[in-house]
Amino acid sequence: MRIHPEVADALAAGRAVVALESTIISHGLPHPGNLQIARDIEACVRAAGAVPATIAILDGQPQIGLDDDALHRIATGTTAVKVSVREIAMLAAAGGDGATTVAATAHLAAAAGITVFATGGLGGVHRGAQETYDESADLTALSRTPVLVVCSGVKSILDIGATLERLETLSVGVIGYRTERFPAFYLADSGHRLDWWIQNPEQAAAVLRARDRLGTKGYGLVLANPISAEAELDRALHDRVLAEGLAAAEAAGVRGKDVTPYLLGHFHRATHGASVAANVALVLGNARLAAEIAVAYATG
Ligand code: PSU
Ligand code: MN
Repeated sequence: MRIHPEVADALAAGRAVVALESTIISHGLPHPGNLQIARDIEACVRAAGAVPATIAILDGQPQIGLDDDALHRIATGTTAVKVSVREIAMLAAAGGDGATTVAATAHLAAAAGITVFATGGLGGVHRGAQETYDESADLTALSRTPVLVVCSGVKSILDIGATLERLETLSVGVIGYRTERFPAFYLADSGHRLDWWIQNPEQAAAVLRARDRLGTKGYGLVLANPISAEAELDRALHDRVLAEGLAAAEAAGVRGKDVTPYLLGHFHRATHGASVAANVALVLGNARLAAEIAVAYATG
């Protein structure tokens, strides 16, 4: 594993660091705008006083923190494959490039000693999972990885109720940020109630400190930060595009790790970029909040 010198210095000095995912860059957002979005996410983290550590695999070596050339390679190259935790060793042995999912990013972040992690949306239980067994490894990874993931819930392409049930079973804590409702990525409210919510970054840091003291450190936490009302996707448009996308994926026989990128790509095309704008707005908000929490946790 290579830790970028700026990240290594910050960790050694106990300063705030925020881990960032790379699959959202390579597979979740359309080219060519994705490179600038990756830079903007890092800039948001810096503006709030923390050091960004975008995580990816280059030539088989996990990288904790990317310089601009590396970010460019992940965003615009065609070589980076989507990598979950189980694939890290295979890709390392083969020497290839990989963009890490929430699961793989959380794993590598924790191994590097980073606690706070920002992304757009978690993976979860897919609709029809009773038959397909399609459940993201993000959920099981979080059940054994000591990170706090700041995200905007899970996309409505998933079975949100089932995802929340699985998070409960897996002992992954779910906290709303200034909301009592679990968000649905492009939409602020999935309709599912949460038992816990907080109002400011200091309260998130207090949860992390309590977790460190009380022996529940092995389990991940999800902080669900809803998209703002101004940036939310129109609900009628959302529902129509979602139904079309699910039908198209079924008809095309899309399976395995291609399902999530396929549905995201469908949203981007069918909404003529409105879903990309929403995605960018929410991920920037999550990066800023994660940085504020990392600062509060580092200074507390
Ligand atoms: N949610 C998004 N955008 C994304 C992803 C999720 O809004 O790009 C990516 C993340 O990297 C997540 C992965 O970890 O998809 C989940 O994929 P799967 O369902 O194959 O586990
Ligand atoms: Mn899957």
